[in-house]
Amino acid sequence: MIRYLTSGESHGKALTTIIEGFPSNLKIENEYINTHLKRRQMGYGRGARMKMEPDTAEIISGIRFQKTLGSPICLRIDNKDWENWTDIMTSGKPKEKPEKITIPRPGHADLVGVSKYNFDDIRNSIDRSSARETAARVAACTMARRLLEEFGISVGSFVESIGGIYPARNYSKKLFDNSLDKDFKGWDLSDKSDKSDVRVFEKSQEEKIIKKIQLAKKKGDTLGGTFYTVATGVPLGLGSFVHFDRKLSAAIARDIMSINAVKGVEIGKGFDTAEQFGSVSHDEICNDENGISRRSNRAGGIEGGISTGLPIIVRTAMKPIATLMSPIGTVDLKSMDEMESRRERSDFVAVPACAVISEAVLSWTLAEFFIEKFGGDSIEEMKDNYKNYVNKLKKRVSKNFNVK
Ligand code: EPS
Repeated sequence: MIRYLTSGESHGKALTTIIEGFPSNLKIENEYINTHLKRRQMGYGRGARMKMEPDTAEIISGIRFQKTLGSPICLRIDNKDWENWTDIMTSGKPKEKPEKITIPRPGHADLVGVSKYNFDDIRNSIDRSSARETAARVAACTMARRLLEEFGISVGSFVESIGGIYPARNYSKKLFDNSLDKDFKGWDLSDKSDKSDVRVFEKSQEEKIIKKIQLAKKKGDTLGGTFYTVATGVPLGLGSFVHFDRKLSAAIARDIMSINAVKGVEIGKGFDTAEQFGSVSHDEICNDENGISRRSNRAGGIEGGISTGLPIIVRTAMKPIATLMSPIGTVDLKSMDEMESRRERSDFVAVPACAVISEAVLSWTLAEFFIEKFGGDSIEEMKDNYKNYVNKLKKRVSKNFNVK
């Protein structure tokens, strides 16, 4: 089994992550991790902080000559803004105690954080609850993405909507119809969406979204949105129906929901099927020249908690950022007076970044189940295990299910 921890405060010295359980001999270049860290920082509507933090991960341990050793891997991302925060966030005795923050922002972890951890300064909880932590998570989970690539699994994403502005065309239709080109890869979605400042496919939608973000900025407001994350090449058989905590769908929902500001996760046609007859909600099984196949992929690649071999399709809803420049009502915890919430430097929109984070997080979840099924001490051993399984699967069921 693989696991990882992250540590670090948003305005602290650095973020770190330790990853444990990876097989040896997986090729990984530092630049590969940094490319994905950079992608997380793209997108129109982010605040000033992103310009100060050109995130790069330093490999501290666990990798030698660009290959994993099988030992714990430690990555570190320095916070470039640390020099401006040393007095505020020092682990030692501050020269001068900074003023305490006592006005919680609704929608952030401020009020619940200070209440639960018995703090009288909101700074103690906001720095860890900040979405800055996702930089460490993307670094860790990019290791999982690299592992999956060895087995032909490819993950990508695109933004469906921001502030309620949807595209003219329905880009998810082909995914659900199971009518994608034979060589379509999840990454193809990102290859295209990365070229847009808001990670959408249509120029006219992009223009409308940018205008709406500009309006939000002018009003001191923020926006949320929805996005799709898709993984192709996932073989039939990850996850299980035998126990609730072994279901792939449940793990994906939990992990995606753990990303800051995510409020909803849908697998396949999810909420849509709740309004439909069963006859148009499921995926008919057919038999073509390669064996068993499906006429559609409304299930989003998972049935009974097990991957079906079709693309995994996850749709996510992100709420608007909680820090508002035109704040809403709150209570000062010191005076107990009702007042307007605090203004603070923040992003106006982070939906494009969230979509990139979801790619990393989905990669980790899939790698966890993949290693559970095909695990070995080295990548070579894993490949043997994988080949043995898919060859039998091809003979028994079908050559169709994305098996390499
Ligand atoms: C965040 C507030 C902003 C964001 C930050 C998340 O930071 P600051 O308060 O320093 O301006 O930029 O996101 C990141 C730093 C990042 O790397 O994603 C928050 O309060 O959640």
